[in-house]
Amino acid sequence: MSKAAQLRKCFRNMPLVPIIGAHNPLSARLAERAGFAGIWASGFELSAAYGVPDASLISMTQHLDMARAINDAVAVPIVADVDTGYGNAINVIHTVEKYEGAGMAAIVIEDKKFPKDTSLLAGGRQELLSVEEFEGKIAAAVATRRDADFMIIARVEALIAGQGQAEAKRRGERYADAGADAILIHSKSKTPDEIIEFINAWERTTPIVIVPTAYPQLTERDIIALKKVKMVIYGNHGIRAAVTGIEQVFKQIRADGGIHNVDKNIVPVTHIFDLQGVAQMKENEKKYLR
Ligand code: SPV
Ligand code: MG
Repeated sequence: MSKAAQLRKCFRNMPLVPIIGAHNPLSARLAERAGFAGIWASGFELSAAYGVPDASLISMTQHLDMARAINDAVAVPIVADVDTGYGNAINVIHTVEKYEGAGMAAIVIEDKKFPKDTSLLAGGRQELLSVEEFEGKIAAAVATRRDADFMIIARVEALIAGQGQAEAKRRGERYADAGADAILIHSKSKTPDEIIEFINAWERTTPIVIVPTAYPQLTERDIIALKKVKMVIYGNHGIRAAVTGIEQVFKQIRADGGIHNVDKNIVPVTHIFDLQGVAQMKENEKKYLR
């Protein structure tokens, strides 16, 4: 079964599809082992991994190469965050050809102007495309995909841009009419009220996707109770967890003047061997090295 068909199956069979951001194949493997149904090939996480802002600075090729490497490392489907689709509808056509060709299960395209600014930044530059132009981008994506299972998810940034519920709903409906398979509604509000208001007002059958980073108090049980949300994306917890762990250990090594104290607090090298697939390699050596 293709990864796109796998994701469609999750949408049909699970009350809520939980996926989490990764920035490399190793973090994707950790997500898979933890039980996530899929991986979010996050633009924010990869930008952070390169040490640059999430503002259309990394190229499509950089993101696609990592998304492909992540996809190769796990059995679960990948939802690729392609930001604005790297330009206009013509760029979107190219983006869909490349990401679908690389085995992604879905892409998420957001209705901001290229170059974009990251959504959760206080005072960020949040400029929206005209509805008409973004409808053209969605239509181009839908017409370009080869496999109907490959999902085109339209991301509405109207709440992020402070344009209110009516504008967010209008955009969501227009993008659903243009053929989007799901609508990602994003919010940076510190409480879930804004997102709940949007969900309660949503009248289409097109499923909703949310990214509750700013309002972490909303649990999966709460989301399922809202009925219309089919996927939850935990956007940046992988990179934040990595930074938390690395900062702490590196500081301690400097403070201690050696690695004698940190050693017992971090995973042994054998754990990394396991994540790298060394056991499989050893089996192959026995079978094939002659
Ligand atoms: C990402 O992870 O790249 C996202 C989610 O797009 S957010 O950064 O919260 O906008
Ligand atoms: Mg992003």
